[in-house]
Amino acid sequence: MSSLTLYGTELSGHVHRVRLLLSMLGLSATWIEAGADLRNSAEFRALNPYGQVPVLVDDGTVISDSHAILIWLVKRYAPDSGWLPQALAEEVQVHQWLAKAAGEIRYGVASARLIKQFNTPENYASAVAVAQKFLPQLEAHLSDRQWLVGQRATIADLACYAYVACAPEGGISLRAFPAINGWLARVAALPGFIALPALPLPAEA
Ligand SMILES: N[C@@H](CCC(=O)N[C@@H](CS)C(=O)NCC(=O)O)C(=O)O
Repeated sequence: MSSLTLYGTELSGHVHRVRLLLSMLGLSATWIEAGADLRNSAEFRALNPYGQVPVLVDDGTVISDSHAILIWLVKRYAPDSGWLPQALAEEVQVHQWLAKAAGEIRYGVASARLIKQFNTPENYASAVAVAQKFLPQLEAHLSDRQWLVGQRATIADLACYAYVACAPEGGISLRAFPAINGWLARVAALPGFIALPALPLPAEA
């Protein structure tokens, strides 16, 4: 049996997507809360020179970056599960959504939440502009389908979920997006779902 250790922080959406997949695959990992002191330590920088969470250690193999970890977990523990489709045409669509999670979602809704909740020095107007362009595109995509790719939940849904769900915590309302809200509810109803702790809403949400 493998020994898994996950370094993370409770409020991180990047970490949340890994916790979701671990839970949905029925895998347990030793949790190490990686606050700023640990992330800045030489011990942690040896695992991830960027000082970021999540980091997974699997029997001595160190994997950083949430999407790399999702792919590692599926390919190592559940290659036939459908969390990463094996048909190439569908697999590349998953990668397109992972890119959205690292791009438009990170620099839109996630950035707005970082600024409003943690005073992170990023540009709020830019975050809102990115979100206002992206959310209608996501709404249109989900208007005639249940999941981001194919006929079942994949790691694309897990990767995109948290920061979209938390958009109101960054002052960005989701009220105008019924298809997005339906999709968020479907992800939250998946067996093994774990919620992110809720943060207070700023006035604009
Ligand atoms: N591309 C990375 C981004 C991870 C990331 O931004 N992690 C944040 C927490 S949500 C972090 O560790 N921030 C601390 C820092 O950048 O110093 C991933 O997907 O894992």
